[in-house]
Amino acid sequence: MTSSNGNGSARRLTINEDAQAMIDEAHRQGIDTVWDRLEAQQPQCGYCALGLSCRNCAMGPCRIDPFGEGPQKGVCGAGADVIVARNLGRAIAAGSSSHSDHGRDILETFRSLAHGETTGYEIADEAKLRRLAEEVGVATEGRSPEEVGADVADVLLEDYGSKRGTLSFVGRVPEIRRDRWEALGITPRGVDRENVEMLHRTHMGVDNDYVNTLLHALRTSLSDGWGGSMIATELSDVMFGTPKPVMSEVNLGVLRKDQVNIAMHGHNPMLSDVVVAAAQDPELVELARSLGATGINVVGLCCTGNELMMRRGVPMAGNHLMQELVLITGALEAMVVDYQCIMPSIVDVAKCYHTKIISTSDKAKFTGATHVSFDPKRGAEIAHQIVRMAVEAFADRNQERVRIPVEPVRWMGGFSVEAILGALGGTPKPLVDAIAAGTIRGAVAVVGCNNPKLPQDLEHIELTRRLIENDILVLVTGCAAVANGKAGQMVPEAAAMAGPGLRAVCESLGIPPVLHMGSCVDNSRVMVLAAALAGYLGVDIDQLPLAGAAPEWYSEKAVAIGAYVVGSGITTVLGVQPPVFGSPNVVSLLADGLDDVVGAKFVVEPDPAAAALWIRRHIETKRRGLGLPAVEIDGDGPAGTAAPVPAAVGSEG
Ligand code: BF8
Ligand code: SF4
Repeated sequence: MTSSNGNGSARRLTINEDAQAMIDEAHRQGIDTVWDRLEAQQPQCGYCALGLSCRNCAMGPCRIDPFGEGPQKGVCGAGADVIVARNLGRAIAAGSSSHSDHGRDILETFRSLAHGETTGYEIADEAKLRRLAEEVGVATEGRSPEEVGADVADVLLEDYGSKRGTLSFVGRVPEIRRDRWEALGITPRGVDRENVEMLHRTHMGVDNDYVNTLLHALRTSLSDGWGGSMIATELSDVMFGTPKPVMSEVNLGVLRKDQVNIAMHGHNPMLSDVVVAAAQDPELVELARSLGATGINVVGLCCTGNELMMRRGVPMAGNHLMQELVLITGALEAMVVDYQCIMPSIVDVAKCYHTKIISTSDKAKFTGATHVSFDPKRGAEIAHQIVRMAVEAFADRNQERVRIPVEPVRWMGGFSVEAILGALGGTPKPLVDAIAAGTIRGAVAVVGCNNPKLPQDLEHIELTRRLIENDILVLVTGCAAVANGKAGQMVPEAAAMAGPGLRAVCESLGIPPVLHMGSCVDNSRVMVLAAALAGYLGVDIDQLPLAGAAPEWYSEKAVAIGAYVVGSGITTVLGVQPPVFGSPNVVSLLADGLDDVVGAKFVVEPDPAAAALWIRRHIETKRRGLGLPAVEIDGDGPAGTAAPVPAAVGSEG
């Protein structure tokens, strides 16, 4: 189908030159992309957009009339509050389950490694393993890393059930917040348990009190942030190394016309890490040379790309909306995928080229793709097989169709909590002192996706820029990180874009004002850092001058992240409206009532200038609460970036 967006419109779809060039190329070749399909879906369902449709049972589907004229109850009698809350709860369970199942795969691989049953994996950070062991009560004295690892794996596997009544890493949460969770009944007990219970509660005729449903939704999300995601991050560090500052490159310019290009797309480093290792095998490099390539170039996409970049400095081709466009370069021999955020459409786009789509997870097959079932017990061998398939595809490449539209941009990553504290001399004190003095006003985690409803990356870049120029340190993960990387905001020289206080701190440490903390499961690192700051100051997380933002979110995983960030005490600003506005009661709870019980809430503000102003005021309010010097933020903001503040949901500014 020929796309209807037409030539010349690419500039309103994305701010990136590489993406614009490839969208134009797609139009020339009549290849549909995500933006064409979004247009074809218009108008999208208004009931669903408001959260007012339900198909949880076969008496339905039902919908509630938002104008009060049509039905106000589903066939079972559920009204707007129950339906909206149930839908939100199910989205959180889906997102939380996705992260947590990724964590389970890492955990099972780690357990196999500890039992000597894998190839291609090692215990790369033994010191971290021993720290984790001590934390979860596993003896380390005089024991081999494998023995310790086997016991740690068994303890963490229990976190998926609910044998102990609380998750191992909940001990990291400041006591004052744990008490709050206990009082609310939202301490996460077991990863699987909370998710199963969420699905149970949202079956017809179970939890018919929207407040009760939403409290359990928070508990479910906390089992992700302090459970499944945290297990994924911690054990990935043990197996693949804890990230340290590293330079790399980003955008489609990382592809090489003279090399075999393999894009790793998806999320789990247990696949991508062994493929990167296999691509260095001299036998495969020689095979590539024999076919006329000068080498093998592995690049990342989305979160698995972030995992590789953080630990190995592997170049990054792009974020979520680049997954089809990277195929249109004609330069990819293979896109190797596991799971999450992988559009089914890549199979159709790849058919227009010589590119092989290689699926690897038995949980995530793609009709039309080549499936190589990945078993970590034979990790090295299967990775070798995958790279060989990619190299052999080079023989079919048509170099005349290759179009690599830009030069790559440098970016820096690797800011694990360990790396951040290491740069500060092993203690949060210098950061706390800088915040206390007001040199740095606070910190904001800008996270999440791309969404084709917004110009790609615009909100990420604009929001981040306004925050750093006002001396707010920005922490990034996921596709938000990639957006900032492409914009050149993640190199030490970008300190020049920051306000004078943040600039001085960054220059003295040689770091960017926007710190890459990893993939989406690595939002758990943000939680650990926030807990460490709160613990150091002896306060609760919600008292800190922090905020979260998901300017371009699209996925259920992002909803789960937003919920556990808020549940942990960090107010979060969403740039895309969540499907909850069909229930004024649910909106009032999320945007206001939650503040009373967890000390944080959701704000919806699509305009990045207004979002930045709102966040700055929020941070000053928190500073005042801690007795730190605070300033009034007037409505004009800094010169040149001012915008009046439209009424944000739950506005306190
Ligand atoms: O987990 S930021 S588009 S790639 S959901 Fe997906 Fe969103 Fe990207 Fe990673 Ni996260
Ligand atoms: Fe309709 Fe109730 Fe069934 Fe939902 S659960 S589809 S509202 S009858």
